[in-house]
Amino acid sequence: MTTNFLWGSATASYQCEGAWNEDGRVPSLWDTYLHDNHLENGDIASDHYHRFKEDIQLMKEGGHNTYRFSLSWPRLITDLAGTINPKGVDFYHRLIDECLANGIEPFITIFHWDLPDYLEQRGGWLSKETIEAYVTLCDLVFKEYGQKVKYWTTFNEPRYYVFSGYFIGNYPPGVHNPQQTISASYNMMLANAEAVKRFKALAMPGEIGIVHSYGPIYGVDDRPETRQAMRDADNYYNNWILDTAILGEIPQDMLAKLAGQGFDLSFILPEELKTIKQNTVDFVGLNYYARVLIAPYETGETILAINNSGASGQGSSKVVVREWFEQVWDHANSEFTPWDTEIYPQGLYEGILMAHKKYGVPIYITENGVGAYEDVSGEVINDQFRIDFLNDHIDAIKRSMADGADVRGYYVWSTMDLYSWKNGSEKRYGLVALDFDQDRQRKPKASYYWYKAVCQSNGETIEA
Ligand code: GCO
Repeated sequence: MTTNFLWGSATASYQCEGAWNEDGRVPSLWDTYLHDNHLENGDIASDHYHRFKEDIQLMKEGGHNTYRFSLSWPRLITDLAGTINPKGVDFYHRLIDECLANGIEPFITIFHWDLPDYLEQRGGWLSKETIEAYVTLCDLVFKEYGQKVKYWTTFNEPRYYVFSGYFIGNYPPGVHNPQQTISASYNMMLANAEAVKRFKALAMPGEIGIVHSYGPIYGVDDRPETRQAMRDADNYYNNWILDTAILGEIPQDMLAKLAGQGFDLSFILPEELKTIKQNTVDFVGLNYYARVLIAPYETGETILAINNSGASGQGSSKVVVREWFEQVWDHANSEFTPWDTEIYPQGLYEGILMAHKKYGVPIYITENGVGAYEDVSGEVINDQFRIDFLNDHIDAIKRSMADGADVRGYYVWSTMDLYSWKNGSEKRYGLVALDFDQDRQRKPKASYYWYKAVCQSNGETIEA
């Protein structure tokens, strides 16, 4: 590892802050969706809003030199007119200052899914009005925090956001509409370019990137139809974000395929394509949980199937995307987490090298971790499965770097147990445990101490 390698962990505002209606914060679409559907919500979450100093102390004592977190838009700008909430602005000054005072480099996500509900009511990411509002937000945060922050990312996992919200329908706004999936994702990518443009226009001192839910594509076999399905899946899952953000080009074969299937692409304007071309990111953040296994579309099924975890499914579960491909999980010899995510560190090694060869920009692994049901009541929390998981993935990163990849940082998801979208507090990812039923006391798990040694030795203590 290079000497200035970033070692840390990550969170997202809605998932950890709580204080959902305090100090002038207005509801996000997630607040409204979860309240209306009487689902477990992030009203209190990890109470990070009140306990961030304690959390930063734990990061420092845990050997971290960086913290990836997101800004809560509904805390910062509270209505359509663009009213700024001074208490929200102040909160992130205090959070950033606390990081810097403790030798922790802030790595900021501008949008991690908590869209203000006042924008969702007007169409959310289907509306170009949201792009304008987003640029206003960027302008505010660049000017407020830009002299203190070196690392910015425009969006967290735009592909996952639109796929879940507009295709699978398991996240708000909860619809299944392929046309809207394409429109919303295009608008987010245009907003990404507009944010980069503003960042450069303001001559900000740091660097700006985007964070993608990276699923390197694998095929179930080597047939030509499988290879075609893999290409389509790569476009659908990866390239429409990565090519667009890093190269400034939406994959042409994907657009042709969409047009051929009757999608309306008239909302894509030539001057917008120019903006996208001219305003590409400096680096990429890859969130890696598992590979994506693809089969050709042969069964004639048009309905997508998914299990309750909302992410993946073992056994017979699969997702059918149009008539392009099927994503499957029913392969033999695979190991899965208790939440049905395949454990496949080799996919991180190969995925990093693929991204490195294709794009050449610096790479940060902005999320990696394992969600599990855990009993956190005892004195000692022995999450050896997490240690094994993280060890094997960091080893994969080291191997990719030995083979030439330019990886500059690694973030465990997540810093502490937090609210997992739709799964609530049942699905725990943290290095530090929280007792959600009581007073949310912080209790480091075995993985926290293990990771501390990794950070302090700059990755030397990883076992191959
Ligand atoms: C969960 C998810 C998240 C994501 C993260 C994406 O279970 O809630 O896995 O924690 O990983 O928000 O950026």
